[in-house]
Amino acid sequence: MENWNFWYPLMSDYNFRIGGFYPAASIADFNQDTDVDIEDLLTLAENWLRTNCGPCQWCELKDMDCSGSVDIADFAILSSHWLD
Ligand SMILES: [Ca+2]
Ligand SMILES: [Ca+2]
Repeated sequence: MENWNFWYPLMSDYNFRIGGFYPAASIADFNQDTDVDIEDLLTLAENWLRTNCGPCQWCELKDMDCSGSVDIADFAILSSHWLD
């Protein structure tokens, strides 16, 4: 059994996460307001048909399928998360 008389708290002792009901972030929630709605669709539209997105999810995170462009596949992903 440990002797707690000699316990001095360190910062690592407080490295825990406060539990709660936080909504899971959706990949299509571009403005991070916890839902996928018309505002997110509008930002996808602003990047519509962009190419050469570079590494995965560039083009301001609108290339959700990492294809290198913002197109119908990304719209399908957004649609699958609609109102999430
Ligand atoms: Ca949103
Ligand atoms: Ca894409």
